[in-house]
Amino acid sequence: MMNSRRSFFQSLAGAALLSQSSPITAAEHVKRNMIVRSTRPEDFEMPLDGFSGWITPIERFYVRSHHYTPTISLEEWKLTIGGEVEKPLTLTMADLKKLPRVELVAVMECAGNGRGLYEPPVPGVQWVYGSVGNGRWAGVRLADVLAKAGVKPSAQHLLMDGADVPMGTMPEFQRTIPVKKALHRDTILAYEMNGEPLPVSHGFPLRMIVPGWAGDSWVKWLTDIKLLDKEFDGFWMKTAYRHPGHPVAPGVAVDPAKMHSVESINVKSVIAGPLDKTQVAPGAPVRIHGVAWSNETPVASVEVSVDRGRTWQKAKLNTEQARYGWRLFEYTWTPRQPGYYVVMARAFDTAGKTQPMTQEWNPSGYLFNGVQQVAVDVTADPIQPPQPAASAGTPNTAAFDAPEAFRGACLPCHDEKIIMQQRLTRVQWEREVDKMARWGAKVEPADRTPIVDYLLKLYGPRPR
Ligand code: HEC
Ligand SMILES: Nc1nc2c(c(=O)[nH]1)N[C@H]1C(S)=C(S)[C@@H](COP(=O)(O)O)O[C@H]1N2
Ligand SMILES: [Mo]
Repeated sequence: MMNSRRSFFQSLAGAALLSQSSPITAAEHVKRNMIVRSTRPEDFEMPLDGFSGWITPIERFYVRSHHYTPTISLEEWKLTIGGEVEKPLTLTMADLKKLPRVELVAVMECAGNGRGLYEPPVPGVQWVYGSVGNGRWAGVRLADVLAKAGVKPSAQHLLMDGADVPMGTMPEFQRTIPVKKALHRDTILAYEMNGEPLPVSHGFPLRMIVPGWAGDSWVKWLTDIKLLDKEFDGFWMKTAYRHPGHPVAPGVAVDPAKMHSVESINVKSVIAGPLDKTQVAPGAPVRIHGVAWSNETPVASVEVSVDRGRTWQKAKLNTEQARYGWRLFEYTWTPRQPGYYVVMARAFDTAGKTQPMTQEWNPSGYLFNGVQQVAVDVTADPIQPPQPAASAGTPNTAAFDAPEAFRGACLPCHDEKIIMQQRLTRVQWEREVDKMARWGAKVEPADRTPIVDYLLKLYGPRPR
């Protein structure tokens, strides 16, 4: 969102009704059976049972938003194209719809998918498997729009900005992609998802589709495009979404300048069933199934192992396919001998690349594609494992005597959900509190230590 409205919204930062007060301009989709990582901003994860169809229905499609969801009315919405172009443009949806319509199926995966599996833990939304989905996107080629504006030879990067408004002093979500990727024929500006107008949470009325690349480049609620003659130095390019590109010692901090921007996602598979720690009787067939996807290089095959990786068998793939879409796989295994088995799957792309058996660690927990392990207990007399004692439940701030300052400092922008999923050391909590203070949290110097002590007591490192 460009500057004019920002100061107005800033004064409202934290007002829960911000996005609900404007008229609804696109169908709201109710999400069904999702893991709620945060409601404000919206971070919803699809559980394993969602990995069962080829196209992910909108009600099961993950949502990842850094800021609150803006509500946009199509009458007022415009797309501007400026910077290193011959002819700056302002387009309405009607203008866009005059260009040829293109449709493609593509997987979108959040760079942080699998972050919750990293050891030691890293701060951020603790996605496990389901911040990924396979969508059918329709709209216009970005290259067709750019041709109308005339990209100057000096243009190197394409900056995208959406209508979402940051809270407090948080940096605006602005991302760039290199002009080469922007001009690729499969990079599109989508106004439809799965045959419907783009839903509000997914970027109504227009978003970027960058097939093969992680979700952070797929800017939602797109309003402004600007061609730049040099690299962009905004927070979301130069500090966030960076990966060392090689294994680093778990737990170390790496200078962002020594890392590179997250672009392509990794070849990966997810086992949707059987579920971990399933018990089955010997001789009963077990359907091992899930999905596999890759980046610009498609999936060629999926293999399954039931003996801790000693031998691998080819799984059957579904026949529906699209260059950037995912594949469904299945393999029927009939264990004859009782025992404690580990089921694994690994996808290969057409260049022979596959998934690592052990994941290399990186400081922000991006691009996880380590082989998943699912334990299956084959036993003639299943015993129900003891149920965990009626769980202590959701820690409740009031019951744990949070310091006086905690509520006022930490809960105006989001609720405690986003905090409860973290498992951080003292140093990591100090960094989080300081980051939030930079983003506008009102943390008095005297309150910093009591807040950190409290966070550490409730949400300290995972026991090993
Ligand atoms: C000015 C608004 C604001 C305040 C006040 C605030 N936060 Fe946040 N916080 C955010 C936003 C926005 C996000 C989500 C960022 C994202 O999705 O990228 C977030 C995310 C987080 C996360 C998830 C990890 C991460 O870094 O994304 C933690 C943990 C967290 N906040 C803790 C705190 C604590 C502790 C306090 C109090 C000291 C606090 N927040 C105060 C805006 C705020
Ligand atoms: N304007 C805007 N675009 C955005 C984001 C955002 O916070 N603001 N989140 C990005 C991230 S990190 C991801 S993974 C995808 C998620 O898209 P979805 O919510 O439609 O699944 O949108 C991207 N586009
Ligand atoms: Mo993401």
